[in-house]
Amino acid sequence: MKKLSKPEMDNIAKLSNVARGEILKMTTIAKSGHPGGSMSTIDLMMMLYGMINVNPVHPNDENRDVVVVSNGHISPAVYSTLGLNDFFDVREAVSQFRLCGSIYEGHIERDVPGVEWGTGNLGQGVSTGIGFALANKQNGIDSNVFVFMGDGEQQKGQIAEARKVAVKFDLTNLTVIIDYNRLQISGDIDEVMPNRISDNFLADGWEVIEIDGHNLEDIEFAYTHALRSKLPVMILAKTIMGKGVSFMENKAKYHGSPLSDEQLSEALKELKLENNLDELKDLRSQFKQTDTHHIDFTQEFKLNSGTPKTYKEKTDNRSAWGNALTDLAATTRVKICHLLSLIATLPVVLKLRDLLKKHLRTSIRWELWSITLL
Ligand SMILES: Cc1ncc(C[n+]2csc(CCOP(=O)(O)OP(=O)(O)O)c2C)c(N)n1
Ligand SMILES: [Mg+2]
Repeated sequence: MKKLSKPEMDNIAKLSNVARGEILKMTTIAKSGHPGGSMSTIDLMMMLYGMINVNPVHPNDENRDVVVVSNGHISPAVYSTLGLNDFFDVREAVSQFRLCGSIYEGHIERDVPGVEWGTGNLGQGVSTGIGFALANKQNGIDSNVFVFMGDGEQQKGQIAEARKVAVKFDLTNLTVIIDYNRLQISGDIDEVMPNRISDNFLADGWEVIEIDGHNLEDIEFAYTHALRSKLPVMILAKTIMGKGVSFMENKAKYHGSPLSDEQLSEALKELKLENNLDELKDLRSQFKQTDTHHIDFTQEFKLNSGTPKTYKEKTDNRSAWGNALTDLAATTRVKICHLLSLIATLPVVLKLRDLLKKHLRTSIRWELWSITLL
């Protein structure tokens, strides 16, 4: 992770301010979107991209650090950060935001260069981060995985399971960054659902660092420390929804409300930024659906279902089912991303354990099977 010089930090502060303007412009131009959480996260996100190992020219480089944005509704922050870091022209994202046919959707998708995972359905980011972190460990890639999440999002149950898995597999290459703005779509997080966020992570064996999410020195310290830690780390970043524009700050309304053209002018004045809305509207009107580049992510997967077996001797259903699954694993080349997601009970897993072990390349792969089966 890169150590930043004073001029580099100053430049990141400047970029974050510009990004705040882009967040506001794109949500105003689309008349929809989520400016509040985008503005509370932007200092954390811009700092991260200033410090990690990513290359806008080769966004899929195998050795890159990986950023998962679990709260995919903060797409305006993601597009501003990636655009201002040269992954694409930020004006393209601002003018095409939420436009039918454009890749710059309201919730992030992998069509956008630099976006690692399509999200919007809250609560899944730690699980996804675990997948990247495990795969990198298994493949001997020395890289780090960062997961952005919201604080209201912490109410989702899947996160509780994922926290334990990260510790079990010793994923010291995993860092979760929580935008602790204390607000969610319907108001105060504690009124919606009281939740001891830090205590939960600590209880499951994570290290927790609490910082001011708008103080760049604090953020730099937290990121650097997270990579040295011998535990998975959660950074609880205290932030302000709508940070940077006084009439937006700490208002849950701005979770998902854009500014009007007039309010945007006022906000841009406060941020000391140029108002080029008319030019952007013009660009938006020129967009043709045929200009867009959606990526086809489908992968060929040939399933060899093996040889049907008729049992002459009496056996139980679970053993027969286990044998069939084992046959499947033996006759089909199993890749991690192709693992079957099956709902089963523990005894089924126990019956499969010895058989599956034979056909899976590494112990980690076996464990992944057991996670999906459990
Ligand atoms: C599984 C799921 N449930 C509900 C929603 C609807 N939703 C979108 S954002 C949001 C609030 C999230 O709050 P927080 O994480 O604090 O984000 P912030 O408002 O601070 O941006 C909700 C409930 C969703 N996207 N996914
Ligand atoms: Mg929040």
